[in-house]
Amino acid sequence: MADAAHVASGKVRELYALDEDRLLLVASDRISTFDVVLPTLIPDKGRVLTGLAAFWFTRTRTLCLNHLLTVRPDGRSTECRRLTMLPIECVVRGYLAGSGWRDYRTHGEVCGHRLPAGLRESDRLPEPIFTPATKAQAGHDENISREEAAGLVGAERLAEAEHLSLELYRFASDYARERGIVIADTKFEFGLDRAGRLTLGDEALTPDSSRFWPADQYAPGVAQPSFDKQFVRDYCEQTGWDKTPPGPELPPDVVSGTRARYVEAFERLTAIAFDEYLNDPTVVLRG
Ligand code: Q0N
Repeated sequence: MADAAHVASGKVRELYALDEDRLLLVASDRISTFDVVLPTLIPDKGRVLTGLAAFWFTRTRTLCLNHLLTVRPDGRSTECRRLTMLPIECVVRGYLAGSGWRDYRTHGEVCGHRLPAGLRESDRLPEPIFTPATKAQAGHDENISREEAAGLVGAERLAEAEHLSLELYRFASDYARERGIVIADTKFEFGLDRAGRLTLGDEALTPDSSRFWPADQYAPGVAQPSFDKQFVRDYCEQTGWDKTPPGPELPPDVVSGTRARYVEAFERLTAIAFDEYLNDPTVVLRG
């Protein structure tokens, strides 16, 4: 690790070069809320996300190529194939939330998808929709039309990415729903491998790249509680913080409650005890 060159940083993850063909994606225990990274860590959060993403990569191999090579013994580092990333984010929405809900309310459509009138916040859509976005350098990703997306990656690549994104979302959301988790929406990042094949990269189908809702509390008409971050949001609202950096330190009960929610999501979805994962992270790689 010390000799690996740093390639990129996200809010809570780092990317290092291992060699010409391989990168190391390292997930930290940092947590962000209202777009601000908080000063308090959630122990094992990076391991939960790394393990979950590796679990999904393993289970979706027949649907789509992905960049996963292996997970290291630390449980938070993924060795992956180096790709040439597409300059768009491939978002799939099965429910109306966040910018999808905002765009629907103001325009009656989301990224060119005409939707039925009278939908409420958090309603399930008649069918999942593909709503590409640009990768904003700072601040928020911007929803774009399929024409704009086609201008960035080409119409054929876009159609292929849309098809794979919808297949992945259908598979994972059906699977998660049976285990009590609604995946309201999710973001995929694809790239091209050396042979020019479209390949899923980044971290996928985790609570950081998706909206996870507790299925037993699902009640459309209002914003839904977050499966993982609700304690953090509630605490932050309660402090009167103005949502500009720096964010507040989290008290121990909020940290332990939030850690427990991440571990619960991991265990519900993988049916693997999180302690087993800590003992040997390759348990998630056995298809
Ligand atoms: C890459 N990003 C997104 C992680 C996410 N396999 C890959 N090959 C080449 N580039 C990338 C990947 C992957 N995954 C993905 N940036 C480069 C943003 N990052 C920011 C840092 O942490």
